[in-house]
Amino acid sequence: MKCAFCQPGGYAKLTEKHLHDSFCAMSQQMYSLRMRASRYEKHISGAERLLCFSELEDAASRMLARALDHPRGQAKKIKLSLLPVTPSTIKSGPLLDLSTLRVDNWQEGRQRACALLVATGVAPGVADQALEQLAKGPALDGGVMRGAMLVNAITGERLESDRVRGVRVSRMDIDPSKRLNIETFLEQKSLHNSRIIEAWILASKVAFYPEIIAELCWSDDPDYVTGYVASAHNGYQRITHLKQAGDEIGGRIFFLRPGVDLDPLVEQLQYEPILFGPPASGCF
Ligand code: PML
Repeated sequence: MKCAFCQPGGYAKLTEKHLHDSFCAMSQQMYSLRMRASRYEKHISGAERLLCFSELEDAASRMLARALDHPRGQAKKIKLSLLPVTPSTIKSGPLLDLSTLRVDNWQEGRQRACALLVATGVAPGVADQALEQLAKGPALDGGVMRGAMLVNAITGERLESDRVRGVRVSRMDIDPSKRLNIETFLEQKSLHNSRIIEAWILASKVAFYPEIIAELCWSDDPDYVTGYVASAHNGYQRITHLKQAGDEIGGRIFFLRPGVDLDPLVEQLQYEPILFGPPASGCF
C-alpha cells in the first residue's frame, strides 16, 4: 500500500491550521512543557512536549488530565513546568520508521526483543541481562526510574550517575507543520494516541545520537503491555507483548557504544531541542 507522503498531493493538504502551525515553528518562540506526577516517592507519570504558544493550553490540560487519572494510582504532587526555547537553537530530524511485531505472549516478545537488540550490535549477554534488569525494576530499590538507564552495549556496565532518576529525555516533538500528515497516518493504522506518538518521538530523539546503538522500552503502566526496540538502523520496532498485564514495572534502557563521553550526551538528551518530521523513507 502506498503511503500518503508518497501519493500525489500528499503534501498538498494545507489547511489554515497547517499554515499557521508551520509559521509558528519557523518564527515564534517555542516552549518546553513538562509534567511529572508522583505519589510520595512513587513515580506516577510524566510527559514532555516542545510547543508554540497557541498549543500550550490544550497540551497542559491534557497532561493534567493524564496525571489526575492514571492506572499507576492517584498523584499527590503534579509539577508542570514551562520554559522558553529559542527557535534558532532547534534542530530537525526524521522520525524513525515504525513497524509492529505481533507476538502471542510476553515470553515470545522478550525473546524477539533480545534478538533485535543483538542485531543492532548489543552483546548477547548484555541484552539478556538488560531485559532481566528492566523486568525486576531498574532503580536501586527495585522500583521504576523516572528516566532511562544507560548501559554499555558491550560490557553491560551501568553508566547513569543517578540510579533513582535516570536520564530524562526532553525538548522534542513533531514539527507543527508536519503534525497533520503524521497524525493522519497514525489514524489510518489505528495507532493514533498520545502514548504511541510520544514514545515514537522520544525514541527518534534517542536514535538521533550515534553514541546510542539501541533502546529498549516497555511501559510502567500496568494496563499497557506493548513495548519497543528502537535504533537508527532498524527503526521503531513495536512488540505487542513485552510484559504481563498488571505488572507495574517498566522503563527505558539506552545502550551506548563503549568509550562515549557521557556528560555532553546526557546534556543533549535532556536539553537539545529537536522537531521531527516524517521518516526519511517517507513511508511507515
Ligand atoms: C510508555 O507508556 O511510556 C511507553 C510506551 C511504549 C510503547 C508505545 C507503543 O505502543 O508504541
